[in-house]
Amino acid sequence: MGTALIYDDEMTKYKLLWVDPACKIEVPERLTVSHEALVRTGLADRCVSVPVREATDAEILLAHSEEYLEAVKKTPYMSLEDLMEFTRQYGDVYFHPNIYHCAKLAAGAALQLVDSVMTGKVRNGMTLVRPPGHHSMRSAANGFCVFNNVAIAARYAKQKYGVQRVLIVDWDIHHGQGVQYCFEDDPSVLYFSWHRYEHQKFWPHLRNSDYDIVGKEKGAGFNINVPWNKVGMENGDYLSVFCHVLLPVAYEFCPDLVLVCAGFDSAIGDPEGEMCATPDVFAHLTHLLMNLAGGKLCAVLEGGYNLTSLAQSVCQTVQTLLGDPVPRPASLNSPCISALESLQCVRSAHKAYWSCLKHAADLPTSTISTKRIKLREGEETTEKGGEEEKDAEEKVWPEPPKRVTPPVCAALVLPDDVACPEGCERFSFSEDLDPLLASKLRESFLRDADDSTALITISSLIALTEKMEKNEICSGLALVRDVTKAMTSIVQHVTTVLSNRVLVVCVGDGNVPSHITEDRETLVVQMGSAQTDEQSCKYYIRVCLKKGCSDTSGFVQAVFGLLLPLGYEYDPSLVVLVRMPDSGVSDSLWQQLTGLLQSFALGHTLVLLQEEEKALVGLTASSLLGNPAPSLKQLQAPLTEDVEALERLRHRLQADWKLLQTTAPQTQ
Ligand code: X5A
Ligand code: ZN
Repeated sequence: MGTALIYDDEMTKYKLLWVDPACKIEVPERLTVSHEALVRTGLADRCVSVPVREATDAEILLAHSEEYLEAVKKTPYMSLEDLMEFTRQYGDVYFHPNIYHCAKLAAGAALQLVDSVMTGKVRNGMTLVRPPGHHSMRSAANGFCVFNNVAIAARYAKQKYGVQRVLIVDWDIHHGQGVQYCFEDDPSVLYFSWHRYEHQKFWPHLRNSDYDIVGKEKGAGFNINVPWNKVGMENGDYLSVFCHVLLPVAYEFCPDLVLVCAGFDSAIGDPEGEMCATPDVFAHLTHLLMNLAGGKLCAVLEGGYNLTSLAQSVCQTVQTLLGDPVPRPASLNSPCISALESLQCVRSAHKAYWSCLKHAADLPTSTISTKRIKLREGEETTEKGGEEEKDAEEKVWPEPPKRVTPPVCAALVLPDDVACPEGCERFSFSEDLDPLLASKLRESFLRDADDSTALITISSLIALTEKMEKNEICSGLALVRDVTKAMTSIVQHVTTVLSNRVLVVCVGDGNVPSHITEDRETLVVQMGSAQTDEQSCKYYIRVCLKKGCSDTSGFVQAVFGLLLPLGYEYDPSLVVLVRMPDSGVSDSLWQQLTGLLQSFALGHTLVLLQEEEKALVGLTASSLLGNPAPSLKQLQAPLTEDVEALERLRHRLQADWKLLQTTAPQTQ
């Protein structure tokens, strides 16, 4: 199951023929540099190359009026003056004798991508197109866009493949108002867009782009706008919105297909966006979407005008679609106040529509979105702006580091009678164990079970983590006699000998020894049902669900609201995922969790399973190999008391963990 790449240099063959400052950034080189970067890095070669085709009239009419199509059809025959005249009726767009041809190819490329994914020819894919699409409306070109490639693709997928729910994620820095208008009363298409807004001061200056525009009639709740009211948003701001808005809602929606309006003007250096998110953030955005819809994801290029950051961002996206481990996101700051305001507004605007947001904070009675936030005197500010203003294009940032895939993707420590699934490697520690280490291990952990099998297992696990540290192995899985003991020895070894930070995720009840929970080199998050007096502290966080881990909605709520933001902020170098006996977690939820945790630590995850759970080896290994998890089906509302407890927990931890915030600090 591969990744499709769809590109044709015919789409570089139109350009602006007159002077128009608003349009001069939309150049053919946008496609050539992106494609050349994919070729140069060897990524293009690893993709399945699929040819473009022209969209038919009938297909274009899925999102446009006949009058408009007929008008555009005439443009190839127009003189320069006629083209300029024709262009004038629309906003921030230009026509060229060849643009109609390219626009048909751009829409057709999106349809080819949908076909490739829906027929199972590939798992996912990306298409590099010009002109972009998300601004064009039923009867109007707009913002460099002629036909709405993604809107057409969504309707086509519904019509041709009977797809019931489509999620459109628009991470371009402009509001795709054309997509919004197309689906605003349609509950089968969930449209999410974040965009530079600055309280309507930024193009296209629409009141309709604000957070309170949620969709109409049956489609109410299925349009999500996240306005950015300041420039300079960073990785932390983007990831926070994913964790606290998009992902919980997307999982509740449960799409059959994910389409991405993949614009990269939201990356650093872009003259339009003026944001500060680095190209590697797109690896994370992509990865976080790859377990929805059984992995069916189609990314269609929209904007992106800094050729350097565009090419880097495209590569990050495609490399992630191919399944390579995602980088550790450089410099994750806490979300800024303006981002928190937007987050709070969006969550509040949607609380009536999504059960995952039902308990989101209300907005203060005076609408905060227009009010300037005044900080208390002397307070550390996380507000953007204020520093020397640099031209966006002069910004410099380090090139994202090369992403190297370890030679072994998943190494398994298994008893001899358990078969090793395909694509994985059986791992056993053959060399003689360092006697010093052996005695230390025996002494500290195996005192009461002086058992040579256990000792061999533990030494194998230690050797395995050392190979992960050297990036010779990506992830590991072990069936062990006692998960708690194994976890204890491993964590102790990794934090003391390798002095690395470990994120331990315990699924299910069971005692976690205090020398792990009291160590700040370790962050433990435990999900279970146990109601004990023991309170969570900064490095030992316990999520209690009334019905335990069998409550999928409550669990998912905790994963996005708590676990993922904590993981991003903590930035571990190893994740240890421990499945306690009788956790009650469903297979698909377990696989989702395993997949999502690979956002951290370059995908270095060690999974510990109890010996009896042989049956889980295959599906766990499959998730470690990067196969998409089965979808969770549409989620029910989590239990009110669980959600309330979770919110209280999140509140309490916000002082220590800034990515858990979902509201702006109280103003005076
Ligand atoms: C696709 C896209 C931007 C138009 C900006 C016009 N369009 N000022 O990024
Ligand atoms: Zn854009």
